[in-house]
Amino acid sequence: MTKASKSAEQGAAAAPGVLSAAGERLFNLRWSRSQADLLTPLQNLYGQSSGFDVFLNDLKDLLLRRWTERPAELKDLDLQRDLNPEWFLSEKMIGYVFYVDRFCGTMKNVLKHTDYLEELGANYIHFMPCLKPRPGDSDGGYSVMDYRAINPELGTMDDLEAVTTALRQKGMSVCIDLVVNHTAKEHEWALKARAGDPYYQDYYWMFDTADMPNKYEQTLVEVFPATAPGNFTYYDDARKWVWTTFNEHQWDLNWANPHVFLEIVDIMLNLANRGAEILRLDAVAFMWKRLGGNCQNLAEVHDLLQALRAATRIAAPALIHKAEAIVAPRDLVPYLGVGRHSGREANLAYHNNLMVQYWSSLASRNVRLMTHVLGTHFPACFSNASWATYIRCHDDIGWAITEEDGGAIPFTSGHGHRNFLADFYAGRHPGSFARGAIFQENAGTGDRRNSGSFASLAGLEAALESKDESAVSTAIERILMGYALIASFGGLPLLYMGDEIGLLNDYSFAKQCDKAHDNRWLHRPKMDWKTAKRRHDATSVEGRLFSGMRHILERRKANPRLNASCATEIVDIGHPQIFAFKRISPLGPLLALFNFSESEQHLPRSWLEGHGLREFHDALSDQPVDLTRHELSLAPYGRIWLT
Ligand code: OTU
Repeated sequence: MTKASKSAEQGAAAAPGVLSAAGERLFNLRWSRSQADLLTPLQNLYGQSSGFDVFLNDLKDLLLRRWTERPAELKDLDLQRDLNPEWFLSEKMIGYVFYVDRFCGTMKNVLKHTDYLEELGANYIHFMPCLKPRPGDSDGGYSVMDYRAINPELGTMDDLEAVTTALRQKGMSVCIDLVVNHTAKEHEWALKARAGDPYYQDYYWMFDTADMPNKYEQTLVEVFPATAPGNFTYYDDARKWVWTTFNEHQWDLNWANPHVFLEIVDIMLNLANRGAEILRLDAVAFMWKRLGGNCQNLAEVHDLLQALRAATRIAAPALIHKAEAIVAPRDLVPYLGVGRHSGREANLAYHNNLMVQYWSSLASRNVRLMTHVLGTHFPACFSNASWATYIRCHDDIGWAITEEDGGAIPFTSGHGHRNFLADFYAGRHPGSFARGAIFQENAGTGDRRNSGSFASLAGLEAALESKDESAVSTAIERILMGYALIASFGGLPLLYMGDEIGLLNDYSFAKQCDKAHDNRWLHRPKMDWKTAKRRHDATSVEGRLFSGMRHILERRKANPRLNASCATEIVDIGHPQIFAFKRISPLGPLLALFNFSESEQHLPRSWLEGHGLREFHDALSDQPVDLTRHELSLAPYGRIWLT
């Protein structure tokens, strides 16, 4: 360690609340390093508003205050990550996502299950929304009434800090959901706004008449058309219309107001100083509004995300941001930083298009659309950023397949294919192996999404029901192929709790008054620790899934070619059932092949040699590949990582 960084570390290790000279120097170095990244977007966003200079001073004071109070152990982590800013791109990164109450009841109980997390090999632990939600239906915790308190049913902020500290010492980084687009209507800001306080009314989008809401509504989409139609709600007592993109109780924040920016930065740094190392920024696509469009993915959103990232990088460099934007391909890519935002926006973004294409190819037993979409719209890699890859999460599956992309494949139309997929994964289509449900059918547009757990959508529920052993095996192979896909595609793979032991749809939500209206609870089961115990029984379904998945994750960790900094090039091998991509590494290429069909598929040896492959080792099975018959064969749902 150099003298400078040693003294900086010593300085930075001063007691929280007192900033040593070295600590101040470190702050000033980081402030100047991030100056341009911070000022350019802020000037674009707020430069015209009066008091911009006061705003900048308030921001700097806030950053210095939060840096000053930041615990020494986290300041040390800051130094480590200043030296290794791409830590999260490592092939060693494995994410595990769960609702704390459904995994272990309370925040502190997480520490009773660290052996399970270690057995999974997980080192990125995402707690689904755990900040204090509104009472009753809180949209799964995405309707927050206090960002500085933990959901009392889970514990306290001190519990959070105890858990992040203990997990960090085991090499696990905690990710927290931060709902930045809206607050609950019970948030103190919303209560004051509703009571008529003009200062807080400017934290939201509030209108005296229906005139502007009606104008905006003309071009907006409805996220929850079945249960929360429209994007505005009128409150008699306040005599105001309020922008409510999601549920009525979720009030959209007015990010054009620089005070909102300051409030959220402070909330971010408070969580960072409690040990959060990743923040999942929810529904970021909606953060800026402008009349005449769908008010998603506007240029100002990317300035906001860059400025937020630059701000926290000054006062908590160890922290990274993950953007959640469930949008079409061309709108998704910018969240990882393009043009002037390159390397400066989110560090991670959900690759919802990879997820959609996995399910689409399983249903159609054809990878042409997947090869086209993933090979056309996405750069091979990003700067200081990558994908969060996943097959299932807590949300529905939205069939983000455009007319343009659907039309690029013969005999396919976007609309027709989306309908086919919605029917297929609701289990309504002949030949469907899936057990799922339709989510939020939009009577106006015909748009339909799906709910269902990984195992149930992949056919395991139906197979177990019919006691069809071969169908059970086939479903297990579909699931393991999905894990192999997200573990090698490029990015940080996220496993959703229960998928590792094949938990099926949980139909009990329909009897719970605050959940019955939202069938996404189908795929948010409680952890079944009794079932989990069978994970070591190699003959059980749980054992076959768990060991298969652990093997895939171990093979990922063993292969530097799968570092997210290695470019991903989709390869169109012209075989309708085999999806292929190359990972470009200084160690030589890795060619990943996936058979998206129930039947064996073959590739001639000559084709493989044409892609610069010689010794034909399978890095996934870690076995040499048998090519004596001058061809490579892939079993049903077979997958191979050729080097
Ligand atoms: C996100 O959802 C969360 O993941 C959902 O669980 C919340 O209901 C929602 O925001 C409101 O907080 O923001 O980018 O289709 O997939 O609304 C789109 C429902 C989102 C979610 C979609 C998504």
